[in-house]
Amino acid sequence: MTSLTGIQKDSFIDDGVLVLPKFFSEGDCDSLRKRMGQLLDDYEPKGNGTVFSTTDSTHHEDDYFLTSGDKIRFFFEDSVVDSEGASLELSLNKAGHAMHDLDPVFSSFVRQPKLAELAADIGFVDPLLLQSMYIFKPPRIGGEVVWHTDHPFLWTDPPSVKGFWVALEDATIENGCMWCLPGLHRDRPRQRLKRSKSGGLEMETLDSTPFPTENKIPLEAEKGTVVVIDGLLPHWSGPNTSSRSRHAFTLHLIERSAHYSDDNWLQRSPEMPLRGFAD
Ligand SMILES: O=C(O)CCC(=O)C(=O)O
Repeated sequence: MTSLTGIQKDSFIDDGVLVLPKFFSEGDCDSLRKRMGQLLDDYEPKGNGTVFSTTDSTHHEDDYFLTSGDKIRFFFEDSVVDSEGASLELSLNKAGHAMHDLDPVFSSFVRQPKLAELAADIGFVDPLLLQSMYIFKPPRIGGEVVWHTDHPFLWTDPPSVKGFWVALEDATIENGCMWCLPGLHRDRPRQRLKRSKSGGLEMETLDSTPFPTENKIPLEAEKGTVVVIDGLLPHWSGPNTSSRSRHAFTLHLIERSAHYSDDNWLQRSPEMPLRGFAD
């Protein structure tokens, strides 16, 4: 069992971010990568597939994306013009968003007691496992993830989302590790993404002050590291211009007692309600 020290808990409260090296074993990381490889073997993209990009939001109108909250779906990098022929691992941006409930290997990975304990240590009373993503960040084409916080995308009242980001490979500045602005989680949210009446999505601006990105610090992370990110902490990752991939897995949690907005982009069908660690 892993439990946080008082210093680690205080540092998460102060900074909104906590880096936990060697949280998972190399074997744990490899088993998740292997399972993703098997899921890719069974995946046959239709046409050129759907792109996921944080610099171009046209995918927000795409039904494949909008209905992926309770499915396992695959999204391409926007620089991939033709998905046929290229290896999927080298063309995909991410898979999401319910591997943790739909796939037994992913479900066992996230339901290890030490993750539930970590959630309790950072203040969750009764967490729900809202969203999982497998991020490929492929060599040379892995795209930038623009500065953002997670709460505007997974809005609860009161704000409760927190992310566990797991390095499945070493993440360095060269292959596009995350960066963040420690302490800025105390700011109020600057945006809110909502489902619009037309059925697509719209981003509402609540505060147009730009993030002071000159104060950014890199979150380099060895394979097996967990980075815990507060839902209001600004973070970013640059493009992967290196020859090495940067696979990562993220799990976003919310508090069961917090109100989850029904105009959030990510919705589940009534047949597949959100579950906690033990449900
Ligand atoms: O892995 C990345 O580059 C970004 C991930 C991210 O923004 C998130 O998990 O909220």
